[in-house]
Amino acid sequence: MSPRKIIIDTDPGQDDAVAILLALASPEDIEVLGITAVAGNVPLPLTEKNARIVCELAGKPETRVFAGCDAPMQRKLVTAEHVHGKTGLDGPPMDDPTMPLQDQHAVDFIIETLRREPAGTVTLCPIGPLTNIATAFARAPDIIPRVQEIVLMGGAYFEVGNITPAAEFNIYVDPEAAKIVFDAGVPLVVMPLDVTHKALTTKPRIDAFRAMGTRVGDMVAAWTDFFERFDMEKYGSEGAPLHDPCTIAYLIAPDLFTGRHINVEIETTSDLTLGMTVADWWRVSGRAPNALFMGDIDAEGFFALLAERLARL
Ligand SMILES: [Ca+2]
Repeated sequence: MSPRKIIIDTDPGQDDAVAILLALASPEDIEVLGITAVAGNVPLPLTEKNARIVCELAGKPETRVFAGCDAPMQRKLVTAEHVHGKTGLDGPPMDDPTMPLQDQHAVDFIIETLRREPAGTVTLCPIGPLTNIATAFARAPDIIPRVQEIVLMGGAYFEVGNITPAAEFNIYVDPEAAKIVFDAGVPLVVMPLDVTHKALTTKPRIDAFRAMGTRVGDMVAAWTDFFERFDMEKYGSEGAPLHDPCTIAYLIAPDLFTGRHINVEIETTSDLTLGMTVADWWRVSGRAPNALFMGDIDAEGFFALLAERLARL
């Protein structure tokens, strides 16, 4: 089988960085057509820069990185420096990237790519707020039926929320965009907090990255050390959740995950529960399924895959 063509839509973020590294380390499975940056964890000038830093770290400066939307569709940007540090990629200091940012706007790149490639051959992997994807869908509805699949990190059901008591960060930042994406009718795979909170960076798993003895291994270990400090305090868990790489891991090894085809709706009006993913896990609503909503992960297998692939870089 030829590698799956994907666009990674991202707001790096240390866990985004690991997702990008995993994709770039897996050319037999994944062809990264481009990386589109969006405002999220930190503002857009930092997320597009961080995306280029990560491509250079991977030794893939030829990867095309595009800057997209700098604010949600209808709301003011909410960021997460309290998790990721002021650069979004806090940890050991890193040089500014020398590889160029593409001139084209990320939304135009998404539209043009989906129109150019054969229908049903391009997968979108959003691992930040859904602003770029929803803007592309709103501007060019003809591309919607051409998308092979969307595999995104966002939302929660049993784990409820991480930025508010009811909402996960990516969905909360741009709920109107999320609603457009969840209502689009595209085959949708969702990696919610219910999954990612089981993908914990325990000490032996971080040590395995460090034991690679490579710059990538050292950086990934240092990044996970960095946000682990925050997360362990918050959740009282044995490590920090490595959210975003779950999407890329699913494309490489879908059997690591289990979930249910269910209906998922996005709350866009309530002040109290804004951005909540109302997931009909028990199938009580009678509403038609629109997503494969994941519930569990083989965490050992996931970290083994990460260690095997990242060691190549
Ligand atoms: Ca992210």
